[in-house]
Amino acid sequence: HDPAHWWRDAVIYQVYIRSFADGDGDGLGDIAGLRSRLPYLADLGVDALWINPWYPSPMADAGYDVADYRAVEPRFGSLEDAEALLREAHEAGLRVLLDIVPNHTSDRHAWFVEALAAGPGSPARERYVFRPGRGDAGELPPNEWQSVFGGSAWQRVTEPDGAPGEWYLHLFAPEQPDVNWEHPEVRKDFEETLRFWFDRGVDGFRIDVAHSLVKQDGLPDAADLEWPRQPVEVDGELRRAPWQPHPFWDRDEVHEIYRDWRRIADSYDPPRVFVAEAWVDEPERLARYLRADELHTAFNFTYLQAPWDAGYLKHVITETLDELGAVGAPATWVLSNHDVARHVSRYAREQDAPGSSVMQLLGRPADLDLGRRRARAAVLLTLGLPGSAYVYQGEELGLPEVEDLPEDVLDDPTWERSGHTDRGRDGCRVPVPWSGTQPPYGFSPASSDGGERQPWLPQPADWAALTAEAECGDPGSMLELYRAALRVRRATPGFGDGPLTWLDLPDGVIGFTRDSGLACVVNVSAAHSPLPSGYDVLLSSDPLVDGGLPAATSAWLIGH
Ligand code: TEU
Repeated sequence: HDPAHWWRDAVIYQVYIRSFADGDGDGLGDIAGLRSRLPYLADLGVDALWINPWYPSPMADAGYDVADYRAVEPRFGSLEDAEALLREAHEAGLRVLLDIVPNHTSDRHAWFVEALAAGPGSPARERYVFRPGRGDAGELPPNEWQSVFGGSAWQRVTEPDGAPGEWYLHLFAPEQPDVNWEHPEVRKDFEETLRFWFDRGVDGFRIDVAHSLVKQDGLPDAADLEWPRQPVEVDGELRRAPWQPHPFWDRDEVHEIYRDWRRIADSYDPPRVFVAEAWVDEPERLARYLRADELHTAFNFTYLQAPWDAGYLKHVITETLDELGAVGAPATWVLSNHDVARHVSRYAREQDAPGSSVMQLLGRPADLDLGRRRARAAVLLTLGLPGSAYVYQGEELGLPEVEDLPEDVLDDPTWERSGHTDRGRDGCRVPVPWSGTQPPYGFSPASSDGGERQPWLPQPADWAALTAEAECGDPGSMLELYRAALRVRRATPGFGDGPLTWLDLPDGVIGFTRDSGLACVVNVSAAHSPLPSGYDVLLSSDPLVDGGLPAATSAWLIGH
């Protein structure tokens, strides 16, 4: 297809920069480390990178609290380093997406500092969502909205005269004040940020909480704040939860912003692209972000949250393809990211409960061998589907969630904000093991005194077999499965984009054919299953047994 439509079937690798590779030896990943690992990424066979926020930030939420959108955090490198990375990635055939955070800034952003100093009623406060409190002395928050990280979504400020004063809205941490998208200056400034990076050759943006920017007039309380929504059981079958209007998620007014952004992206040659991070379960609602004059793609989180259940997976895939296809948009599949428990560990649990999804499974008994088998089967399913797909750093090594990080190293604001009841997302953010047999597994270089600085989060002592070095060249490794799958996908025109036809298969087994002639079959069940006749095996997630698929195994097939 048209090379300008590369995003319709691209495989994009998520670089969580502070945990990817440390170039300068301070224990924190950085741009220099990423540059040194570009050959690994090109060799893996992905088409593009998405890099989590690398802007100056006090890191109250790992860089999702941005103090300056048009600069680089010194701990990650300089603007020159960023430009060199873009150049080298492009030379290696990799496109680069950055991460834009439009819902909130850092509380150290110049706008917020100014808003605090300027006091109530000032124009500077209008860039944010300041309100007087309720109660006789304004001592109660303006409404009952809860922050995603726990507790009230409102924080009271001390006014310049020293008195307790107004409250400001923060859907996430208090260090992440929500900006006011009704304000023309806010809109203009974010558009300038897009242009700043597009002018430097950035190929596109992942949009953080793309469905949250606009809040309902009057800020009314919400009847049902449960989010993300869990699947429900209907007549014994799992179905995704129905959509409900919400005062701050998925408001209709947000689309106008993206129509403006699309015009900017389209004014570049080649056109720049967007992927929305929008936790919107209902595919008709998600498709609205992907109308021809809005965003290009959006992560499918219903798929990410799906339990390992044949009927539910097929239901989610079908609905997604139908609804997104109706607006001409490709689907975007994702199994893991920096916000959810790694899927090897999710799949290691019983998948029985309707609520079995992202974090809730942790703490239940785990069978990591089973989790790995399912994860291997899942990647052939994911990369066999029409559309684009994301790979979260380390999943190609089969990394599990690190569930036993000591409490004193936990860094995710969720831990504090939940009153130490939710350990948060650090377990999927542990630095990548590259080589060697003990921490830091080549994550940081040896320092001049010969010693190695330990990474910002400790890595498990038993990851020696999970390093890129150990897996490279081992035909049974997760890394070689990813490489082989990406090689086949790349060599087969029309693999990514285009339609799918479901095969009629036994209960617990799902499969489909593609126009390329390839078929993908996944044995989700716990029993052995014969392969459909008329096909040869191109690639299987684990060895076949008696010419068929053992439990939790998948294969790519080609008709003979
Ligand atoms: O995440 C959006 C978000 O709401 C997530 O916190 C998600 O719902 C949750 O983690 C699911 O378990 C984005 C970023 O990806 C995340 O890292 C940021 O913390 C958040 O926005 C605020 O910017």
